[in-house]
Amino acid sequence: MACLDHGVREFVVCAGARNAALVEVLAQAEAAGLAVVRRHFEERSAGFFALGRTMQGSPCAVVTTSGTAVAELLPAVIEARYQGRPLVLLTADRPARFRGTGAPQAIVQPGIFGDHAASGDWREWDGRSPWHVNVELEEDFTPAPVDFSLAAPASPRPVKWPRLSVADLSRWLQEDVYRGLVVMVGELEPEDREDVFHFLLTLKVPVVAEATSGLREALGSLVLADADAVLRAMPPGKILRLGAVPSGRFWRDLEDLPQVEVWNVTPSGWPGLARECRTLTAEVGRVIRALGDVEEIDDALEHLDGNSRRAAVIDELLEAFPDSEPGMLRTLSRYAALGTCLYLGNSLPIREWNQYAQRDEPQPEVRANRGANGIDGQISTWLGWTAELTEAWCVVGDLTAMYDLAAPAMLGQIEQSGRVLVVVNNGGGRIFSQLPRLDAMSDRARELMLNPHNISLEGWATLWGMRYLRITRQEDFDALETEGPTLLLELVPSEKETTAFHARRRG
Ligand SMILES: Cc1ncc(C[n+]2csc(CCOP(=O)(O)OP(=O)(O)O)c2C)c(N)n1
Repeated sequence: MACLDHGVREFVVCAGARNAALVEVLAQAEAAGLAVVRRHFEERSAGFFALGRTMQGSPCAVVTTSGTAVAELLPAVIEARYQGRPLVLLTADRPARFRGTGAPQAIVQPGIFGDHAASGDWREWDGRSPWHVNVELEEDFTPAPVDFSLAAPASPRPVKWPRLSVADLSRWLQEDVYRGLVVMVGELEPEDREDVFHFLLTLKVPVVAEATSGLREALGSLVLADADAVLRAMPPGKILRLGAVPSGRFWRDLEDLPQVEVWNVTPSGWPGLARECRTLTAEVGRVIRALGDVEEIDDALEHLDGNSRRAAVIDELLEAFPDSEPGMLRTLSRYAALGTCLYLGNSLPIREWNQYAQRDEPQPEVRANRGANGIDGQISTWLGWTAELTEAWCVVGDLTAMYDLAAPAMLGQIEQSGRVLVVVNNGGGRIFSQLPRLDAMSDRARELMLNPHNISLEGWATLWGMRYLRITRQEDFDALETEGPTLLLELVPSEKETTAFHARRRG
């Protein structure tokens, strides 16, 4: 009832004997039209699915039994903490007297998520970070009708923000413009996108726009091509970061460039750098509206000079190596732009998409889990985020997919129409083959790093009733039929072409 009163209307239930009483109440709440309830048998996946639901803007609770079931939620809780998402953990527990006795399914649950989730008086919850409710229950219970007449009517979640003052940021933006300002835009919430778009068009400064900003295609010639290389060669004097922490290399390079001043405007409140920088914890759109009318700042260091030539060089390489991983992703991105939304898995997919995906068609709805950058729970998060959407796309690596094998158990409870799950199967953790240190490592160490394999995912598609298509060459895209229930598209790039592409790109 407390959950309902605090605006939690969606639940993912992972049942066990201990939480049976909660399951009964939720089933009744669902029948009364007060809650949306889905089920899963695997708590790690359920936690990430619930995290995905929170990306729609409302809280979602995952409901577990006691014991290790609770511990399985930790990765999703951590991700929610770093993204700033209202993930609620409703965990059933045995009565306190069992703690520390070794009795079955009795572990120390209060505080198990450390500082990744808060708990206590519901009125203290900020509505934008994880919240843990541990409920001690006797196993015996008698199912009985629940009276929901006292439940509060569905109302928006009570989100609390720090007080906002933009005076310092406003002054900083307009001072020392000759030092060069570059804006890096990470993941944005949909409601912030329009404000950011007009703000950047007015400033006319170079922009590094991640796919998850939803503005990567729309900002056209302001978006820096080959941004990491350009900025490393000539670091700007000032960086304004909007939204989530960017995934690009240059963001990490900033750790060693203390002369570059950095301002963050982000709802998560995380600076995303271990060095000195300034941070406003707020919704990005609200900050931009508070800044009011801004003046053009322009491209003082001429970062955008030669921009279209740099983009053309990359385009030519993609055409020269069409079956390479970047070449395949370029083609894939043209199809994905026809969908309604796109989830990008961590590791190479998000990085390669940012660099090589098409820029002609808008792809505004793009999400990723960039809080703690794990490769776990990616498919579950996607399914949660897009549970009610048609034509939802997802692109993940092969190890990432194998990490989340139970995720499709949810398919029967969500929208499936036009759903496409792309797994880029390059035979292991290929991102590590780009580590500068890898070549100097021993063969055995390299094997330990890469987890090489020859696995085909067709059997996995059969297991969960997904349609299946394997693409190994550009021509195979002709067989791509996105209409219908969930399609597993296994994309197998040519290793030879991928190696050649990177060799040429490095020059
Ligand atoms: C939970 C978790 N474990 C380990 C890592 C370290 N890690 C980063 S990328 C990666 C390999 C990913 O392989 P794959 O999904 O095949 O993608 P690709 O390397 O092809 O991009 C690993 C193990 C991580 N990010 N998260």
